[in-house]
Amino acid sequence: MKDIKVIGIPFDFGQDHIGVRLAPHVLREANLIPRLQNIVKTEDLGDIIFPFKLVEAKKDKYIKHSLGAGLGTKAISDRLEEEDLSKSFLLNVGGDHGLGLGTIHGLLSHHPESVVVWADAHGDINTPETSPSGNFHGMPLAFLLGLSQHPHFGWIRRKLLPNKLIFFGPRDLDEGEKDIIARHNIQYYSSEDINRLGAKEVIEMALHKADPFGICPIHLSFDVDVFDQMDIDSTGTKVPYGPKLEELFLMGGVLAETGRLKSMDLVELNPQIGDAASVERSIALVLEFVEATLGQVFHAGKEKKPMPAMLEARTTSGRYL
Ligand SMILES: [Mn+2]
Repeated sequence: MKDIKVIGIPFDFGQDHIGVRLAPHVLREANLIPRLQNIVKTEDLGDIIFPFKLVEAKKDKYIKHSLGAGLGTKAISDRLEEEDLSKSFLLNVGGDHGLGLGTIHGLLSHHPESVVVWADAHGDINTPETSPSGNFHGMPLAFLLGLSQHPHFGWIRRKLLPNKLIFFGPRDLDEGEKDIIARHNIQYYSSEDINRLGAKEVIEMALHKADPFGICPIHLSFDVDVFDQMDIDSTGTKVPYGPKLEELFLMGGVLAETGRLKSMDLVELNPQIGDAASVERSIALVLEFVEATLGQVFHAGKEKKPMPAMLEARTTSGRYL
């Protein structure tokens, strides 16, 4: 890979907060592109444009904003499909996690055998029938795995195989999701598992199971709510007892060092949640994570970057010691 391509995806049909559609803008304002440019040549492809959420003429019984979610994810998939990604790392900046259906469906056209690491506090694998909330951002994986049908998602023509999916850090699953994960034997490592077994060990083991020969491209779908609620405030569905910061950074680093990490979704940052100081902290943490991970993607094998100062401060704050 010789460069990074960044695409803004202000998709917000997956939940009821409006603020997630502002995240690509605030991250650019916070110098996302120049910071990546410091690592390697970076091209900003701009945003995919979505209409604003409208009051639905006819309420869908199972999925809120189902027409926007269906058309929106199709537009994302089509856009990614036509992009030349042969020599580029693709960074998709959301938006809510519903967009993962579009990004991964589009990426599967380039790399049908991709392994997907879903870093998240939640499962996002409800079917419309099992979803307690009706929020589409809790369902993209069920559609990607071909477990759900819905008239607004009739365009889906590719499937992610359950053995190519790895959950990293979930700790808040709905009953229906537990059932789906067990039935399809999907790899699942909660923050407790990560803490017990080690982040590096967990990821290496999971990748080995999903891809024993170590040849498949990897996509990281990173929901910022995977961070512990003490570490991030500006996201819609915070959950306590998340993985430690260093475990998450290590996960990104181990993926990067395989040389096969080709793309990443960055989702659910909501700059309208929290006071000004905590919004600023949330943005700083997210940028730090992206920078550290992509730094290792492009300098894999070369000299290691020292641990970011911010992380150092947190690790020595006593919280984790
Ligand atoms: Mn999610």
